[in-house]
Amino acid sequence: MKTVYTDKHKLRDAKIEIHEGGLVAPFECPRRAEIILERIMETGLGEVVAPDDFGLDPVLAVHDAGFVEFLRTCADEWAAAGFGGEAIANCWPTRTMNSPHIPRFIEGKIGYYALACETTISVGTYEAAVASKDVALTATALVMNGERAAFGLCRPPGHHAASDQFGGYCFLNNAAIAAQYARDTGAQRVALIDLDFHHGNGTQQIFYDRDDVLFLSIHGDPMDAFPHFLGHADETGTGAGQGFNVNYPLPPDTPYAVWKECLDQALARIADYAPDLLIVSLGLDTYEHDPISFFKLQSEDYTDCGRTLAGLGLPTVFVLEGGYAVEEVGVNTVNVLQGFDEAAS
Ligand code: OKP
Ligand code: ZN
Repeated sequence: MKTVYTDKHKLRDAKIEIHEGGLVAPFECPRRAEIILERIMETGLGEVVAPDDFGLDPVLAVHDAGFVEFLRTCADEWAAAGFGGEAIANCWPTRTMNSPHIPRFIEGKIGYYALACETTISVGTYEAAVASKDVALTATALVMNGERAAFGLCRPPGHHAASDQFGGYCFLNNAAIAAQYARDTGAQRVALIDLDFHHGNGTQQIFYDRDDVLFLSIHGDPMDAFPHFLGHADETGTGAGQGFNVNYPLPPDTPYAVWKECLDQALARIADYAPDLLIVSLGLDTYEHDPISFFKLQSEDYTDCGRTLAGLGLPTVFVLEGGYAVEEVGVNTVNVLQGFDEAAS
């Protein structure tokens, strides 16, 4: 299959992340995308194409305009306030002080729009996030125009980004933007399955009251894992969306055999829904050696996963999310895509 890629991901190159009581170099780093691209070249997976510019309309179809403007101006406002380093939140409208007023001062404004504080906004972050959504949209357009499948090598990732919140290494929700774009260009129903280790809280929130986008996620139980406050099995959708949100929270040390049972159940639900398009939020942090996760998938399991996904017989867009075992993330990613291609041909 074709891969959509641009070097612009390198503009997201933060120097710090808050982790386990200290500052560390971010897990979500440019090398991740480079190593995946190298593996794609090495294996001859398929052509690598540059993204088209889709502008901001598809972004504003799922994200709040004030939020997008905040992302655009945040790093500059931070510097203009005389602050050094990278923009980082330290105060939030939490449960006991949740008024609708959006602070004008950047220190308050970043807290308003943040859902976590491990993730800074560095110079270039917005430009990289915009390029990343163009990668997802270009891959989606390829599939809407007849390709069996395409891979959007997105960086930064997107699935934690909600309609008006960033965090968990995510700024714009690439998969959600792609799903909405597919709806707006002819797909009646879209299924979005999130295979990243972490629950796709942003994607869930964006489509929670809708039945035209079915969202399913297999992830570390939020009782034990980030994003900690969403991703429980009792979150099934609301209003018209009731029954169109499906979560599979799993415990520490879950092996592929157990994970695969959930995948099979999820795919049966998708087949029943009969969507026009499948979008896969593809995270590789389910890997046994991932430094921030607790599932036990092995490299060969990713090939089986790809084959299984192809068995649905649906036009499929893969959008990269997480995966932080950097040396192995190329092999694991391409194993999914090769497994899919083998079974689809
Ligand atoms: C992004 B994606 C580690 C805590 C993790 C953020 C995780 C973001 C994961 N100290 N906090 O879903 O791969
Ligand atoms: Zn993740």
